[in-house]
Amino acid sequence: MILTVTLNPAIDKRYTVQELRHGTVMRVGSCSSTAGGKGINVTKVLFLLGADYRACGVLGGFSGGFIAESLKQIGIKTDFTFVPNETRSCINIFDEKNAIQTELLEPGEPLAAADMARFMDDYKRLIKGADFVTMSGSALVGFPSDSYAELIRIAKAAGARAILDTSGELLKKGVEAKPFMIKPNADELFQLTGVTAEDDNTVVKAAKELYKGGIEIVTVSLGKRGSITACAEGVYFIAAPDVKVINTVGCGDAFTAGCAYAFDRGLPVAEALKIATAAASANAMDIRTGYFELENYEYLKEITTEVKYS
Ligand code: TA6
Repeated sequence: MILTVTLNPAIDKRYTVQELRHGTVMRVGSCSSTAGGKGINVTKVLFLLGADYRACGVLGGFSGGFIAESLKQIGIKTDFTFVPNETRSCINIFDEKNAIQTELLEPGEPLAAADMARFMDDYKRLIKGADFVTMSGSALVGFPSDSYAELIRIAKAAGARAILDTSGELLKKGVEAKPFMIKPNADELFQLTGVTAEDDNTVVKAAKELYKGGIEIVTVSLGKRGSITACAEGVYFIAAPDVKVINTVGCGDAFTAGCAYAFDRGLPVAEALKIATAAASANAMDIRTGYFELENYEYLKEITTEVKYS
């Protein structure tokens, strides 16, 4: 079973405007609200793939209720800890003329220590049945910066392997607890190692160093180019298939879901990376975040290939 953790869920609001102009009053062309936050997107993709999953984290207020209800309507089972705080919203503005997206991510309301403790109790109960756990995104203020590190230690003690996808101090401290897998993007790799992702050889070197430090799978996401992974089998480069990109929000989360799904089924790393890449690319083809047409995913999985560096 795969447990997904979302410490800062969000209602993802998507606005389209003809052209985003700062300092003006703008009418929105179309808008949509969906259940989001990185771990929830991971959960939605696991559901699509037919994985065995449970979703946990913190939800609160009207927005938390909306998220719980929308997931229920899709058929997704959740085990969230309900707290008094209103769950945040994140805004994604699509500029149609320039075909670019701008994201505004709210921080969320600070969490009380007692509510955090309730979440920890729920997590400790749920992790007992998990083989893998994904930890994605930011955490509400109130969660200390070593929160993921602590969740990773608890997971390891329970025999579960952690896939960590976060940034900043949460990532730095999480890495110290040696999760099974990390998947930093270029910015996060820089935060972790001081290495810029301009040259593939430098990325390979940095990923290998992190691997040698005790993380079994280190995947550096290179955006639409694909990814580089250091692991026991060597170093893999997977090119992302060339697709018509409609929505980049949640592609990283679909990648995490693909890896968790494949590893939970005992598939080899190269196969897991292909599944993850196909899921991320299929997500990019769909306007709905954390969603894709299965036939797109199946096709992309067939055409995705890995290149082994060493
Ligand atoms: O990856 C996309 C996304 O999950 C959006 O759904 C949005 O809610 C945002 O990321 C949240 O990111 P954060 O790092 O603040 O948890």
